[in-house]
Amino acid sequence: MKRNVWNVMLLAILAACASQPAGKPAATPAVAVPAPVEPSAPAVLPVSVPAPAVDIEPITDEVIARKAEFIRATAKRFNIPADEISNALAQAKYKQSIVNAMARPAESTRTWAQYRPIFLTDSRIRQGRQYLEDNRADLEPVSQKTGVPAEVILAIMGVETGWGGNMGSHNVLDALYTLAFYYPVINGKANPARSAFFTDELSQLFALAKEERFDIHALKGSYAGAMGLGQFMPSSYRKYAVDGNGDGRRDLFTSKQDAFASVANYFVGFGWQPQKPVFIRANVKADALPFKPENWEPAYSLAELASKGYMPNASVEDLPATLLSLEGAQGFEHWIGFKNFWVITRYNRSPMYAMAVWQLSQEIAQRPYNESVTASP
Ligand SMILES: [Ca+2]
Repeated sequence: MKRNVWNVMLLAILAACASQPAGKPAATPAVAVPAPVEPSAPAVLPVSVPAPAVDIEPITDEVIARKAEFIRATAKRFNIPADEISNALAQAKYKQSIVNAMARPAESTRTWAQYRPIFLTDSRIRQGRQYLEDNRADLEPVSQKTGVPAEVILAIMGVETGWGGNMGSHNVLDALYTLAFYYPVINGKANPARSAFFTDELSQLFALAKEERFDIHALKGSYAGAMGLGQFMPSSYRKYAVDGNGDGRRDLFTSKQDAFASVANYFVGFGWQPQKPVFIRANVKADALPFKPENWEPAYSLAELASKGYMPNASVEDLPATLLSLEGAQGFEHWIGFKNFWVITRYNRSPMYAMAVWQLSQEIAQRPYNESVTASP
């Protein structure tokens, strides 16, 4: 789902969508969970207001008013009886652990050298290859129909949930309730845009439950409310999930076929270009100027990038592109990224996430992608 207001921050991965206990580096990115507007420095809690260790809902008149408005608006928007929403909210539980996880210091300073090994482990690569082998018959028709390669679909699912091994054990209603009404103040700053985002997701959760006939109290996911094999937020679920196995339901929790089709459909929705490259490694001229684009849209021709000193290290179609520079284990690496790179960042705004997904996809497909490059004379 699209939220232009959000910056690209690794924090989004680590803070917003982990379905693992917070603080673990391999926290799974959720679909398009927004990052805070600014990177967070280590959070400092005011000494006078220690976070309680138990789940005591810090209800205020303001929250009561917002809940009433939420019930009214959601009932109207999705034609759901207000009583039903009100009753569900009354059973939703405030989770202090989720508030604390959101307020935790940013991990946005992680370098690619530190980030890559979290996602590209030998066991994950092996598992991905096996998963491809085992599911080829279901993946091929999806790839043929959408143009999204099977290995890219699998890489997303591998990074998000380890192919279903870790889809999150948080009660999604509780998580979104907590984040909608109690999104924490971080570094003394309120986060109204984040509150609004999660309020909308909570509202869409009610719609999703109605449309898919889910028990809203039974849904499990990440602590940010991302669900299923591809970790879709409720709005993404509603918008992009598709019924891949033809049983009339969109079940991203147990149907691999639905998940394959849905992840591919998400990419199609953002303009995935079939048969086009994602990244190519750049050769760098010795006198190249540092170049950091403001965002990841492919806004430059290859000629423009070459004039700045960055050239593809192999022949590649002349398509609009951008440049991603990463601090890798062997020093800075430069990559030319195309539209499909940008599309992957719609799943998670971190460019390192997109690189990890792409490299994992290439590993799964057993395709070389990372030839070492030296500066041109
Ligand atoms: Ca289905």
